[in-house]
Amino acid sequence: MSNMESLVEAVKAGEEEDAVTYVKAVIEEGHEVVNIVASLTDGMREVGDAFGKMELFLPEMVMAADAMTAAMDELKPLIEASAAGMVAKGTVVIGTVEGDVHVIGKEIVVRMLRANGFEVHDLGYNVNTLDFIKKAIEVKADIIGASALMSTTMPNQRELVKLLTEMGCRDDYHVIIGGAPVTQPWVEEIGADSWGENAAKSIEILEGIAEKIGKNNV
Ligand code: B12
Repeated sequence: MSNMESLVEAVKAGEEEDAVTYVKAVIEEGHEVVNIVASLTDGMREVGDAFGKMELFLPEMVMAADAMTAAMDELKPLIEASAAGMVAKGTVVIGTVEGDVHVIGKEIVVRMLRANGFEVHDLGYNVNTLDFIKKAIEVKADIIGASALMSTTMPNQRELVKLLTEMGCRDDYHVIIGGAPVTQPWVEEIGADSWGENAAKSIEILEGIAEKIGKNNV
């Protein structure tokens, strides 16, 4: 088994110490951070699928999440190092919607955005819809990002777009939404602007937006 495979297996099994050992090994081997993150994300999706089929239970999902977080902490300096000396490409307000505590994916996006020169205001999780907007107005954001991981909390992404429209400021922001259950048809249905399918795709889309609004300084 390669170190990358062992890393994914360690995360899936919730073996935090092994996850740290193997993530250090794959960093040492020179794997691209985006590829490491993509492998870990696939592993977490498998955990979720197994949970959905009741092949594993909540404590195991919690342990997998902790192992994933420990692995991500090792990657943090690598991701952040590339941001040094950049001028902000745009200001992003981001959070996980109300009723939802899933943060792992959103935090990956936050780190990658910062690493790519965006100014990011991370509101955390269980974020009230109006709080996204208040913060966006306060920091003069260009982009609002909302994460939702559950079918029961996705309606809060719709609520965000609706409230922006009602407040007359919909056109002031590019609204990007993400989270495993989000799809392009959902983006269109609720009137958001784009779908951050994964961290790499999200950066690609928002780099394009930065260019459009004239904030691409690189
Ligand atoms: C880890 C996990 C947890 C952890 C979360 C830990 C944490 N600190 O975040 C814990 C154990 C706490 C947890 C709790 C629960 N969970 Co949970 N969880 C998961 C799991 C396995 C993985 C999620 C994850 O971290 N994936 C890895 C990351 C990297 O991927 P990602 O989130 O998709 O993010 C990527 C993209 O989507 C995108 N992205 C994500 N957000 C954003 C935002 C923006 C702006 C952009 C641009 C891009 C973007 O970029 C990311 C990086 O590439 C999923 C399964 C799944 N298929 O997603 C279930 C899952 C989401 N959970 C589920 C459930 C049911 C729960 C609980 C209700 C369980 C319970 N009975 O208590 C609670 C929810 C509590 C609550 N109110 O929120 C269900 C949801 C089902 C549904 N209703 O839709 C899932 C789908 C599992 C399943 N198959 O049943 N969970």
